Amino acid sequence: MKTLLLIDIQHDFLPGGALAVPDSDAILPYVHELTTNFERVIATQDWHPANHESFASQHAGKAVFDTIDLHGLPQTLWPDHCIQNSAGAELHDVAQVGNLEAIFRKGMDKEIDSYSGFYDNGRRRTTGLHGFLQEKAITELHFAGLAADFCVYYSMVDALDLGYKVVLHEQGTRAIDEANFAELLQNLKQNPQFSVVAR
Ligand code: VGL
Ligand code: ZN
Repeated sequence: MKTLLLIDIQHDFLPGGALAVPDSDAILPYVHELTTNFERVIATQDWHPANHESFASQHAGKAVFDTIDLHGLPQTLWPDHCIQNSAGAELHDVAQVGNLEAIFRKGMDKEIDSYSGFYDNGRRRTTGLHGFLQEKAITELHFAGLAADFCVYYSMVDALDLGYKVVLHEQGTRAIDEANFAELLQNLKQNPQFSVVAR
């Protein structure tokens, strides 16, 4: 059984948003098409409290994209984004489809960031996504969403670790830093359980 997993397709990661990923609106027609080709769709949603400690605004003298130590983990500092119940945190219409079965939210604990849809960055807590997929006997995950080099990448790494077959739809994703993502992709391609539908 295969499933489409839409990662963080939220207004704040799209053009005009607080943490806009370059060229991210280019994914939308392709993602729309994908949602019509899968029986089941699951989404993740970045969902931060306003005082989340991944925000540069919470650290005097620090700037966006600086790296700090946050409670023992390296943390890139971001602009305020995906604040709970804000317009920027809403899923784009392309993800609000009738066959969207569940939304898994992440990043609610202000002390730790959560790039992966499965666990927070310290693997301290799960989101429940793995348990949900297991209960539904889902073994193959098709990925699209934002950003390729953060939440999509870490979600795919965890999915592979957990034993899923992973397919990345390249035309359905864009990176904050495409060069960085190209390198990450080379590493993933070593895994026989990973494949790419090229752009
Ligand atoms: C993301 C940075 C911070 C993402 C979320 O969805 O890739 N990136 N929060
Ligand atoms: Zn975030």
